Amino acid sequence: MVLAVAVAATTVADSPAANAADNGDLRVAATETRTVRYGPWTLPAATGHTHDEMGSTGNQLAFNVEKPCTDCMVTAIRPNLVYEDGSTANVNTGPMLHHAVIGQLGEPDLVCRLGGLGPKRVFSSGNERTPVTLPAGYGMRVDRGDRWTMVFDLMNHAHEEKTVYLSFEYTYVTGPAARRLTPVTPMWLDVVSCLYPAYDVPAGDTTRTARWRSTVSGEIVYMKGHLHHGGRTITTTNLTTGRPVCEVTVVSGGSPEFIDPHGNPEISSAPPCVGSPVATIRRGDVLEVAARYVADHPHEKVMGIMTGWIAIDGR
Ligand SMILES: [Cu+2]
Repeated sequence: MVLAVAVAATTVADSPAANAADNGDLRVAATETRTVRYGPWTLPAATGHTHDEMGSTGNQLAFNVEKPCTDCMVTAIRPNLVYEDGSTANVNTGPMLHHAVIGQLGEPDLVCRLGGLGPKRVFSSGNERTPVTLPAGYGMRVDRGDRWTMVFDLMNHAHEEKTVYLSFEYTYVTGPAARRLTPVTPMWLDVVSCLYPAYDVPAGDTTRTARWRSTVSGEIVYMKGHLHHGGRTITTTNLTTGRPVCEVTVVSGGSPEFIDPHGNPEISSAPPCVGSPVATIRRGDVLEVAARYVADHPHEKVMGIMTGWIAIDGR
């Protein structure tokens, strides 16, 4: 792999500013960073302390949401939930980024086949807001014709309404430098099913698993995990080779903004696996994903999801 990223300078721009082709200036950097806001949305007030009493938008769909760029390669995404003034909105002041998923309807998903209809799951975040930076030399392609749909559920621990935006900071590469990157494909492994990822856990120490037989060979370069309250670890193992792929251990209440006004900690980080590669898999290998919860009382509608990106051989 050529070190395309190393030779491209980095700039920070508010807009997808000029590139070399527009102004003829070959010194203009090929890497840009741009923050896209989705919203605003108003979150209803909580009516009590329990999960069911939190304010919630419920699952909502937003069609044809803005992409950071076209004919480009995205190399990093930092998801956040913010107020109008740009400051972070988190459970210490009420709002919780329960989940936000960007998908492409009608595009095949690597894992969730459904006859090739998709939706292709492109990117997702929970309240842990894991920032993604792909290893140098890799990028996720965004084409002109791609249409992004967002599914989101935002919640509120505060006893008054809150108005928030999802704010995603994208880093991307355009032009010839983009063509030197190795394209990666999103992969979503889930302990439930590919369409509805929620399930209930009983009290105690339990692990739920699911398997996927890979239809491709390639190098996994990034994996991250998503669990809910009570979750401890999420792991992927290659059962065919016996080798671990990635284990993510979540941290709860790691900083004050992840502790709600009632003193309840939420998951604050989920350190990802990053490498070139994290693991190499072959077509036909069976991957097992396992989500472990240690819950002091039963929890409804939890999740056990590991998402990442794979450089598929020959693509
Ligand atoms: Cu979730």
